[in-house]
Amino acid sequence: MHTNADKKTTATPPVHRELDVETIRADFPILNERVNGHPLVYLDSAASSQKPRSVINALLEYYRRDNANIHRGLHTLAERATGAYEHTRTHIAKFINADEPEEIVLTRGTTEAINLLAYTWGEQNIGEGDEIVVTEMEHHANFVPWYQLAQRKGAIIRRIPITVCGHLDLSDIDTIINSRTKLVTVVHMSNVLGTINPIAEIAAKAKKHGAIVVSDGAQAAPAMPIDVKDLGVDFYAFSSHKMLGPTGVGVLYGKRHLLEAMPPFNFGGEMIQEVRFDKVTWAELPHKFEAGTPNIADVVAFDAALHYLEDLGMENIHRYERDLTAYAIERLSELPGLEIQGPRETEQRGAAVSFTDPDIHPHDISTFLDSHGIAIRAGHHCAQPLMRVLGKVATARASFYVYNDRSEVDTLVEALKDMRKYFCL
Ligand code: C6P
Repeated sequence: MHTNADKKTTATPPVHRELDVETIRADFPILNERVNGHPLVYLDSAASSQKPRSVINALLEYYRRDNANIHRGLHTLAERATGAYEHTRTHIAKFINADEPEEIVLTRGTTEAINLLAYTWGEQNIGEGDEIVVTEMEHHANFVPWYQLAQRKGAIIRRIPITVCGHLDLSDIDTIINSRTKLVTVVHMSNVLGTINPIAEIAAKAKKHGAIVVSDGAQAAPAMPIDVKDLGVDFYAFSSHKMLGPTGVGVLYGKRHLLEAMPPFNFGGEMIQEVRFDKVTWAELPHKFEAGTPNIADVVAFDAALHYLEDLGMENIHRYERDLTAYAIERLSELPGLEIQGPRETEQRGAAVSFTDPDIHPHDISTFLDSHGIAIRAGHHCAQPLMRVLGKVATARASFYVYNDRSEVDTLVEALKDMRKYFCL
């Protein structure tokens, strides 16, 4: 075996260690790029993170040495590939403190994970008049599948509002979550506001009424330690590509008894136990949910991303991001008229900082910054219902990760100052 599958899965994370950003940056070849004549300043990790050399190498090594289909062949390469793929599943289970690898379903991303849930658990358990609770800050990936399910079933979507400060307003939670509630689904960290939501508190309310709890961890899993037991969730979804791993890999964690009771999502090869002309039975967990040849190479390389994050320590990453975000908010606040969305206090927020300029459209901000080599995101961030609540059509968003530092925040702020001059403001 020649992949990262050989490595030990759980190095005890170093406690309270400062991130050595200079060393980290050296691991990311893309950060040496120049864009439009400037050194790249990549502030769009909430959309997709960059990849360290270890992940890129794991991908190459897999194709160079181990490539074969999995769970099928009996030859050596097939066994190596299967071992490496399943090793990542085991690693993911440990990473989020799931009870067992069988509770980890591998998907193409968070979006597919939540669709899987809506089409399987949702179809089976949601009926007319049932209530599905979402929040006003959901990404479309954790709203549209439930909206569609509600449309199909005649169910009702209820929503937890947000406060002017960008927190969830839980003052009416005991009315919103009630005996008709079947499902409560809450984004763990907002991709627009940066808000980190009190999932455990909301889960406890939901459990009092026997509702199922889902959390969208697409932004939280890259940024902080995740313990699905402490969170009290039944299902948790996230994407590899936002946490240093390859694109095309997502995770749906689910409690075993719930996954076992759910029907399959897709049908075909590998998800069956036995197929006759008159009867088909399903494979054991988690294979029941993984029809066809999966994204083997990218799953194998995701293991290297998890190692990288663990070596840094998720607590250390969380603390570093909080510090950098506080600095970014402080510096951005210097700019006249600039409106920052989401909580100011960084205890309850992550490193996605959305802002608007009173005079310049977010798309123009993004284009101007790109001409200075700075990559941010602008638009509705796949959260149109939230944009309506905020009264915005779009925002600009800078997001930070382990390879960003204060000097890049300074570069952003100076470029934003230049931008106002450029637009004669
Ligand atoms: N947000 C952003 O720029 P996928 O695309 O399936 O990997 O992840 C979807 C998703 C779900 N939930 C949240 C909270 C997210 O932030 C995202 C992806 C990116 O904000 C792309 S829209």
